[in-house]
This record gives sequence, structure tokens and C-alpha cells, in this order.
Amino acid sequence: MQTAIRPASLAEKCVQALTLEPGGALRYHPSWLDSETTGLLYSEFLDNLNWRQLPVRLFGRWVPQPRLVDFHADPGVAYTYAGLKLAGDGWPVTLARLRDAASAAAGVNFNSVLCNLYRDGRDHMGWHADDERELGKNPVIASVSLGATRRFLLRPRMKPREARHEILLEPGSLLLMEGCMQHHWQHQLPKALRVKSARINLTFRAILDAF
Ligand SMILES: O=C(O)CCC(=O)C(=O)O
Repeated sequence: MQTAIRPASLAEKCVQALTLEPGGALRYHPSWLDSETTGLLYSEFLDNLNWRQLPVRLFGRWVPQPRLVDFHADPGVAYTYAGLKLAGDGWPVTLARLRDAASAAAGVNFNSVLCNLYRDGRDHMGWHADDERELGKNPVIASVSLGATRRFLLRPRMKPREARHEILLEPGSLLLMEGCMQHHWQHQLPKALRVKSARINLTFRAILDAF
């Protein structure tokens, strides 16, 4: 099945905007997709994406990531993080439709998507910034959430590094990270042991040709 996608406009009033000091911005639309579309996309991606637990290099050791991942991109486009190189080989139809909707919302032509499957609240993602060179100086990243609601935390890169902002990423939501946010801020998706169901996150990125 190939789910049709008719997202809400970002001009609607329910968009929350956050300007970060000393730089960067977030825009959050909690119900960017309607609940029926959200459910259909969740089932389609859960069943049809090629979910794998791939290793990354952290502090000199290869360790399994605490979640499953998949990657899609235009042919020839590659993305490397923590020693793991992911190469694009085209787009499944529904993922391409969602990419086009996210591109229209963000005003950026995304050419890749990193897909994360958090099987339950034990799966997580640690503190990091999306600051790989191939994303360019001030990347715009569009993050679509499906499935369980999870907390998304932000902390400054400079000390004191306590979490300063928290957003509940709801199913069907769109979060845009913009400006120089990745230079000044880190983000994470912490463990949530009470969450027993799965969550899918799709982060659309524009990877530059030069890398
Ligand atoms: O799952 C999330 O919402 C966070 C994803 C993320 O931080 C990333 O892919 O860089």
C-alpha cells in the first residue's frame, strides 16, 4: 500500500516557534499529519523499511546503536556519522511523498532521510548535534514522528550543559531545526522506560554534493 499525504500548513496557528540563544531556531507542528495518515504511515514504514541495528564507533569502540535504522537518499548521496557510512539507492514511493511534503514545509530540497525505529522506551539516542560537514554550515533538518510520543531534549554545547528545553514529539508532528542551532545546541531522545510501544522518526536532510 502507498499512503497518500496531505499535511497541514505550517502557517497554521498551532505551530510553536522557539528562538534559541545564542543561535538557532525550532518550529514544531504537533499535528502536521492527520491521525489516519499518521497510523497508515507508521504501519507501512514499520512493515516495509529495512530496519537494522548497525554499529557506530564511539570512544574508539564499535558498539550497536540503541535503536534500529534505515537510510534512503538519491543514488550517489551518502551520509556518514560516528564512522557509519550510509549510501543512498533511491526512494520507496511513500517515503518520497513524505520527503516532498517535508521539503515544501521547510523550503529546502531534501535528498536523504535517516529513519530511526525505537522499539520501546529502552531504545534511545544520546546527546549529539547534526553537524557533519556534508550537511553544510547551517543545515535545516525536518523531523517527522510516528508511533509513541517521546521527549526530545536540548542542551547548550557550552557549559553548563544542563537540558534547557523539552518538546514532546507527538505522532504526526513535524519539527524543523534551523539556523545555526547545530553549532550551539545538542539534542537527545532519552530513554523512557514506561513507554512500551514503538516510535518511528524520520529526519530529512539535504546532503551537499561536495562530499
Ligand atoms: O528520534 C528523534 O526524534 C531524534 C532523531 C535525531 O536526533 C537524529 O536523527 O539526529
